[in-house]
This record gives sequence, C-alpha cells and structure tokens, in this order.
Amino acid sequence: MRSIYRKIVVLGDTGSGKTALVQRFVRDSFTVEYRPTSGAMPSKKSVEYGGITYNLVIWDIAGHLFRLHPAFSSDADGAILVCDIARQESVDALKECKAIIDKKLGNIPFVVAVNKIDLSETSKCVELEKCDYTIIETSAKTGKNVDKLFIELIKKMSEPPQSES
Ligand SMILES: Nc1nc2c(ncn2[C@@H]2O[C@H](COP(=O)(O)OP(=O)(O)OP(=O)(O)O)[C@@H](O)[C@H]2O)c(=O)[nH]1
Ligand SMILES: [Mg+2]
Repeated sequence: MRSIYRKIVVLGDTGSGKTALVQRFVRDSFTVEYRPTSGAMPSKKSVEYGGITYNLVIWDIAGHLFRLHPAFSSDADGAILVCDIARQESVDALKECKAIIDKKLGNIPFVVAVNKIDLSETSKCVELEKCDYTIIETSAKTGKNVDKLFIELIKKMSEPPQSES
C-alpha cells in the first residue's frame, strides 16, 4: 500500500479543546482537567484512507501562540481550526486564525471543529455556518465526530489543490 506523510496543524483559541481532540484521536482518551499547552506538541498517527496509508504528524499548537505564526506551522499540509461552541471569543479567534492561515500559509486545506457540542443544547454555530467552511461538530469528551474530523481533512488533502479565485 502507498504510504505518505502529511503534517497537520491544530489551531484555535486557548481552552477550545485542541489538545483534547488530538488526545481523543490518537489515544482515544480524555482528560477533564485543563492543562494549557505551553508551546507545540507533535503526535503521530497512521490512518488508511482510499487505499493509502497517511502517516500524520499532528502539531497541537498552544492557543496563545497562533498569532505568532511560529516555524512549526510553516510547512503544514492541512489545518484544523478549533472553537468552543459555548464561547463567542473562541469563534472570533477562529475567524482570526483563518485570516492568518490565508495570509501566511496560503490556500491549504482546512476543516473547522466546533467543539464541546456535548455542552450545547443547540449544537449549531449559526455564525460559522454562514461561511463556506467544512464544519464538523465535535466532542473530544464523548468522541463524537473526532475520527470524522480527521478523515474530512485527509479527504481534502488528497484532492488536487484548488486554484485561488
Ligand atoms: N465538555 C467538554 N470539555 C472539553 C471538550 N474538549 C475539551 N474540553 C475541556 O476543555 C478544557 C480545555 O481543553 P484543551 O484541549 O486543553 O484546550 P486547548 O485548546 O488545547 O487549550 P490551549 O492548550 O491552552 O491552547 C479541558 O478542561 C478539557 O477537558 C469537549 O468536547 N467537551
Ligand atoms: Mg492545548
């Protein structure tokens, strides 16, 4: 089977659940206590999709660092932008993240995780749904849609690059 390497960056506001989503995906576990990420943490996982093995290196980047665009984001093949459905400032930060990606990383594939849907009664982020993004409602706590989130990004990374319009 063909095997390829892909680097993914996980970006978003502090406390939105980036580390929890990566931990759920890679180790299928969840930690209730909040331990802020201090820099950037790489994790590895291999996933099969469409007859190809994707060897993923997933960089979980501390929320307070996303504006700095440090070197660990620069050669990313794809991005996951995470917000916390219950906190408006994390939705605002997501939009800012997207603008930074556009400017600094160019037209790379990305998906949006509207996380912590286990805490929300509506489980819809109306504001983001107006944008033309691929939005996955996730819960790192229950595991809901976490595999789907990564598979959607792999799908996008396996498509030919979109031309800028
Ligand atoms: N209920 C619920 N809590 C969650 C979920 N995801 C994360 N949390 C909690 O939210 C807090 C922050 O999660 P983290 O994954 O550490 O957040 P982060 O985005 O990595 O934060 P920084 O590293 O500071 O940028 C922790 O207490 C987690 O247990 C979720 O889907 N549901
Ligand atoms: Mg973290």
